[in-house]
Amino acid sequence: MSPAPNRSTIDRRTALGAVAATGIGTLLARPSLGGQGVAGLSAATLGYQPAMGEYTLPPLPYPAEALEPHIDAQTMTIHHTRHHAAYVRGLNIALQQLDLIRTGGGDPALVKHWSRELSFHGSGHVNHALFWNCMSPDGGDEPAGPLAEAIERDFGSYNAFAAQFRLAAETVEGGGWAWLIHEPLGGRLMIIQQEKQQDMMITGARPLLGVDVWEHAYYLRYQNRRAEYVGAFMRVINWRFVERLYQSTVAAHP
Ligand code: MN3
Repeated sequence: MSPAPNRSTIDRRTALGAVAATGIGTLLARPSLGGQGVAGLSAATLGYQPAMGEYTLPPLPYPAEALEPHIDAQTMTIHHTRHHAAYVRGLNIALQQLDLIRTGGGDPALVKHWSRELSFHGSGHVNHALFWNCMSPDGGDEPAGPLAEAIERDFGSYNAFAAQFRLAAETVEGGGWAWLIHEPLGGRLMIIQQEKQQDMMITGARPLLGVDVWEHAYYLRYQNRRAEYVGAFMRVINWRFVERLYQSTVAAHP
């Protein structure tokens, strides 16, 4: 087993000392790292490499220019290949460092630091993988089927949902996200704001539709006009994808 490409971030002597009996490659390739998928996304969609226990940046599900004119190609390219890629790198580093601490080769005093890194970068990776799939050049219509019925039940109408979702997105303070989530205890749909990429999500809730309102998601095309960007996002929502996520969620929480 060859070592992971960015292993250089680890103190090699410490790492090798901790896992001398098995070798770090073996450690990271243990069978429990099989990859079952996260948040309704498959391991492949998340770029998970089971053999290494690491993530790679998954490709966009469409060309970078496919969402023009609503979301411009330059923004998509920078957002995907720089911002999203950085979260994937940060996630892998946090996983490696926490693995070292768990196996006695890292500094236990840093577990809070690396846990925060894992939360920020891991959430950043999953959020963006969802986000790309929540958009499509064929999108922008309205939800159908059981999801449409649940939206009418919980918001009154699609238009009422859309107004609330847009307002949540427009009023996030600083960098963050707006999400349509399924709250499993009550079996209801809710709209929430997420601060940064990980704060204020509800444990156990399933995110279904999210819009990234960090400035890097829209500033090149829309500058400070976030509401205009959110309106553009509404015109590319891939409701077929969101419907499938919803149906797999309610199947798991009948
Ligand atoms: Mn982003």
